[in-house]
Amino acid sequence: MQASQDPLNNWIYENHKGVRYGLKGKVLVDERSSFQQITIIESERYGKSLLLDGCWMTAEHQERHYHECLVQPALCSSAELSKALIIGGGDGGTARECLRHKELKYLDMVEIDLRVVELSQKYLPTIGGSAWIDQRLHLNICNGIDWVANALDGTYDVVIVDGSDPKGPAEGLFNKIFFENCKRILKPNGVFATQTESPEAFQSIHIETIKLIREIFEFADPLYGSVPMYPSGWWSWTFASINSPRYKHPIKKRVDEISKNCEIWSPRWQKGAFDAIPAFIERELNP
Ligand code: SPD
Repeated sequence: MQASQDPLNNWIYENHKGVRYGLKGKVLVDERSSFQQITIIESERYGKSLLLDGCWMTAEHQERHYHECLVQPALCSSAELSKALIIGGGDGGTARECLRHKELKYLDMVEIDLRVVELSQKYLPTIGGSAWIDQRLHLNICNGIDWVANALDGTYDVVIVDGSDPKGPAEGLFNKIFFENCKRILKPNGVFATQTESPEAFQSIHIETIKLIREIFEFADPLYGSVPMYPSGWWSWTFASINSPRYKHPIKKRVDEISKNCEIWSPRWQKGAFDAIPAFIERELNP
């Protein structure tokens, strides 16, 4: 699906359930890859911005609202931090946030669509930043579902899923077998993280995905924040672990290293964001 455009007034929109989420700007790239429609615009408010199949993914001046919140609760709390995996994340923002941790020695990133990586490197270079030339980054252009199915048990300290909405190439990143494999390839004291959509704009997917993750992992909790360009602006990420809810307890040494350069994430923000579970979601999850 293509982004909706209003060329007369230079507005580009994501349409979702009868609501338009738009930025004013001009289209720089609009092409079909083997997997999806990739659109990059120069927006007035948030700088260069990426849409996949007509849905907002990221923007130069807003990406930290999303990437810090997906990455830092997991990276700051896994017992060890030697090897991590990102499924998706082709714009490079999640990799950049992970690689801020010097303790991390090896980062596998598995992105299905090489064109997303190539176009992000060309038009959105600040989002990946130095991650693209970091020797610890191992970029694999292949299917993330197959990758988690084939990886050995207990390979990773952290597994992060940075996909788009559950349709098109990202559909298989929201199902039971996929989450079971994510758990299997995680070390027992590791942390799993995934974006779980909006509690307002994607309410049923949001609730069903958290329920599913809770069936598989011993501990799992959603965290709530805002990504203003996404439908409703209200977003969530869910963290899961095996031996204890360690994702709620960031390790001080890592916090000290990371937090001074964060725009949104801090241990205080994180505590409030876990507590900010809306009442209707809490009732659905704990009937
Ligand atoms: N509806 C938007 C969901 C996008 C989640 N992934 C964004 C990719 C940023 N690295």
